[in-house]
Amino acid sequence: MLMFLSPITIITCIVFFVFVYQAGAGEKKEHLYKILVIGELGTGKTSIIKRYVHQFFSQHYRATIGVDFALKVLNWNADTLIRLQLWDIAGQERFGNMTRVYYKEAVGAFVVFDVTRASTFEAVTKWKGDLDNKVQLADGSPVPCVLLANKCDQAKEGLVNNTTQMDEFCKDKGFIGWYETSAKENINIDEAARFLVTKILEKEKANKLSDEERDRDRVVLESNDTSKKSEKPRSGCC
Ligand SMILES: Nc1nc2c(ncn2[C@@H]2O[C@H](COP(=O)(O)OP(=O)(O)OP(=O)(O)O)[C@@H](O)[C@H]2O)c(=O)[nH]1
Ligand SMILES: *[C@@H]1O[C@H](CO)[C@@H](O)[C@H](O)[C@H]1NC(C)=O
Ligand SMILES: *[C@@H]1O[C@H](CO)[C@@H](O)[C@H](O)[C@H]1NC(C)=O
Ligand SMILES: *[C@@H]1O[C@H](CO)[C@@H](O)[C@H](O)[C@H]1NC(C)=O
Ligand SMILES: *[C@@H]1O[C@H](CO)[C@@H](O)[C@H](O)[C@H]1NC(C)=O
Ligand SMILES: [Mg+2]
Repeated sequence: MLMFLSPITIITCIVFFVFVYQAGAGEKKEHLYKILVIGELGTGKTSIIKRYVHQFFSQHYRATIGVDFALKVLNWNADTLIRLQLWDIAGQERFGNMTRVYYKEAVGAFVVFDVTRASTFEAVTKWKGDLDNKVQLADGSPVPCVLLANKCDQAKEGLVNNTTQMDEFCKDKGFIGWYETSAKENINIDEAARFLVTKILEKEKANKLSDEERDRDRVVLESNDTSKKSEKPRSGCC
């Protein structure tokens, strides 16, 4: 169909899009981010999300089946609103074959373990590997991922009381950071989320900059062969 459009029509379309894009720049920006919450059974993924979104905690354990969803809206700053779509994936899903579907389009992740059970820490590497195997960002880089050492209100088992070793572990396995959290006592959950969102925004900004550079080059190139680039866009051209 493209062969029926004259070069001038195509160029005016490009100019029109650039105009529309700049006209929207003054408004409040909204972002929707899909965030995964993964880790072994009973580590507190659902509890962390309930605390974060509903300011609620229960001792009662009910295993998640498949996946649950929650939405957290953040008034990030005066001109940015962020919606976090939290995907609460059941611990037992690591043995299923649906995680590839659940992970699709995610831009951030938390891997949760339980500081009272060393076995859940050992599984962290498996979850991170599963994640990196099955999803990447649009530019091919790994999805930013934060490690959560949950139930820090209780006695710890294993590595978690050695900060140096935890830092090294995270660097090794490609986590962008780690936090000791407690859904019960509401410790560090907001901080961890803010850290992850900051990293997501930084990545997005970097990617957008390189996209814009490419677009600018193209407009300059194409505006060379016409003197009519400021002509009004024709209706129906796109
Ligand atoms: N003491 C303490 N208990 C917690 C904490 N977070 C969760 N729990 C308890 O741990 C149990 C499991 O929590 P869930 O949030 O259901 O665990 P989950 O990771 O969603 O488990 P699955 O859905 O099976 O994958 C529940 O009994 C919670 O009350 C915490 O920070 N401190
Ligand atoms: C994997 O997926 C198939 C369908 O594609 C399903 O029949 C099978 O039960 C799944 N296996 C597991 C372990 O969930
Ligand atoms: C933590 O681990 C490091 C590296 O294994 C070790 O050198 C250090 O002594 C440990 N720190 C504590 C407080 O045990
Ligand atoms: C971690 O804490 C336990 C007791 O809670 C202690 O026995 C152990 O030495 C500590 N490990 C490190 C590396 O500090
Ligand atoms: C575009 O115009 C500039 C200056 O007029 C010229 O140097 C350049 O070679 C032109 N590029 C193309 C692709 O025509
Ligand atoms: Mg759950």
